[in-house]
This record gives sequence, C-alpha cells and structure tokens, in this order.
Amino acid sequence: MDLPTVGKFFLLVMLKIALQSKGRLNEESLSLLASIGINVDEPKRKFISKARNFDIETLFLRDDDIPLVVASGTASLGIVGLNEVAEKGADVEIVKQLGFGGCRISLAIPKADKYEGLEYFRGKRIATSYPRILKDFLDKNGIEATIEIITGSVEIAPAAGIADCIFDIVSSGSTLVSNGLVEVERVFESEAVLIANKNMSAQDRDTLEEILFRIDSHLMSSGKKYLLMNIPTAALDQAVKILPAMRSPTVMPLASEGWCSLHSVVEADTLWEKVRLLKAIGAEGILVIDLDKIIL
Ligand code: PRT
Ligand code: ZN
Repeated sequence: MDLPTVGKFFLLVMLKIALQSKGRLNEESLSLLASIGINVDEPKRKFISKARNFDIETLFLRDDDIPLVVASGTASLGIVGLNEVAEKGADVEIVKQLGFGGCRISLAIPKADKYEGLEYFRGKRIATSYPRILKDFLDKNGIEATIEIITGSVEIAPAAGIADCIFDIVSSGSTLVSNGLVEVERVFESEAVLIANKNMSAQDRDTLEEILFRIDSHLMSSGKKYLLMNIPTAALDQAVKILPAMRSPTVMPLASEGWCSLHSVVEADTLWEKVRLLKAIGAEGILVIDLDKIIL
C-alpha cells in the first residue's frame, strides 16, 4: 500500500458510537446528539448509520450489548445506563453523566411484610435482572440469599411464587405500587452516561474532545434563561445584586437618559422570583429568552 492510499484509508475510519436501538434511551440519545449538531437518521433495516453532518457512525444495539461493545473497541463511544455498565462489569471510561434516563435499582418486598432492615433478606429468594450488582451488595453486607435471575417483568415474581422479593429498576415507583410491593432499600443510582473505550485512537480521542465540548455547552444551558430588560440607571446596583450572572450582568446605556439595558443569565427555577424583584425596582420591557448553548 503506498502512502497516499494509507492516508485515504485512515480518513475513512470514523469514530463509532453505540446507541440503544429502541427503548427508553433511544430517543433522548438521538436528541442529545441532534442538540449538539450531530444529526443521525435511524436506519430502517441496517444497524449502522452515518451522521449527516459529522464524521461519526452510529451502531444501534440492545442496551445490554453496549458496554461490552465499547470495552472491546468495536465502538469507541456509547450511550447507555450506568446500571448496564455496572452489571456487565465493563472496563470502560465513564466520560459524562448525561442528565436523562434517571432511575435507581432497589430492593422491594411485598407490602404486607414487616421490614426492619437488611436481615429481612437473609435466606430469601430475590428476583432480578441485575444479579452482579445485587450479589455485590449482599456480599458487602454479609447477607446470604438466593438470586433468581429473571429477564423482564421482575415485579410479578413474588405474586407468581417465583421469589419472595425483588431487586429491580424503579423510576416513579408506580410499577411497584401496582404489584403490591414496597421499596425498602435504594441500592444503585443510575442515569444515562457517555462511555468510552480506554484505548481509542488519537483521532477518536480528538473527536471525543469535540463532542464533549459541545455536550458541556449544551448541558450548561439547560435549566437556564436569558433575561433582557430596561432598568433605571439609579436602580442598577440593586439589579446587579438580584442577578449574579456568570461574571457580571452586561449593562448597556440607552438613548433615553437615566435608563440602561441589562442582560443576564438566570436559573429557570428562580426566574419568576427574580422578575418580581426586578419589577419592584423599576425594570421594564423584560424579555425572557430560551438558551440553546453556553460556550465559556
Ligand atoms: O431492548 P433493550 O435491551 O435495548 O432495552 P431494555 O428493555 O433492556 O431497557 P429499557 O429500554 O426499558 O431501559 C433502558 C434503560 O433506561 C435502563 O437500563 C435504565 O438505565 C433506564 N431506565 C430509566 C429505566 C427506567 N427508567 C424504568 N423505569 N429502565 C427501566 N424501567 C422500567 C423498570 O424495569 C420497571 O419495569 O420501568 C419500570 C419501573 O418504572 P416506574 O416508573 O413504574 O417505577
Ligand atoms: Zn436491555
């Protein structure tokens, strides 16, 4: 192979990212990528696709397969629940918590049972799809119990007589309630994470840096609003105290004397309180603008 051919071949090897093909994380993974300017069309039949506007290939897989596909280097990156990474014992780098897919894995027991602590589980049969995480927890606490591995509908195991209690994912808790179960121990907190192969190429590492930069800018803007208003110059000091911005609020003079324009970023959940305080000191023409990215 002559050198130019080697160069061409090198350019064609694109970073691969593994995403869940369907299920709870699929949509939010794709919309996170879209929000950072990486648009992926989901393939109809194939499991591999190429982003339209970024040099990256996406592999669509079951979430169970993503940790090991990334650990082996078949894909350099993946988006998957932290619960799956821990359960598979995958040797990958957890690069970023992504702020969606939040849930926990908990021990739950029939609501008629009395619960006085972990001793409850000694000698019990516990149904779960997460035997590794459960075994680690029981071992750490010196509890011997039988782990019944079940894939899917773990919550029906006690009523079906397959187990005494369960260890399963809980989000709102309504599945437990409708199956007559009560959560007694929160064992593992999870959310969707960006994972990376530990030995990726320098080229893939560069692409990862760019992706991370964009994700940070995106995550930084979430839960924040941009505020713009006119304020009497005499009230400026008070307004600045109400609006601690990233550095300090931007102040610009207005044509009408005694007034200026003030710009600032605020946390969305404090917005209305800040607006009330600003109006009380004379702010007018307040504009609230959705933020898409914050690049520091
Ligand atoms: O087909 P594939 O293998 O890819 O998907 P899957 O069916 O194994 O997983 P999927 O799509 O259900 O979930 C993917 C990931 O989403 C999980 O690994 C978690 O990281 C995350 N996640 C977040 C959840 C939930 N919330 C969740 N509520 N995964 C599952 N559930 C289920 C849970 O198993 C239980 O049956 O929802 C029920 C409990 O929900 P609540 O709200 O009633 O408490
Ligand atoms: Zn799965």
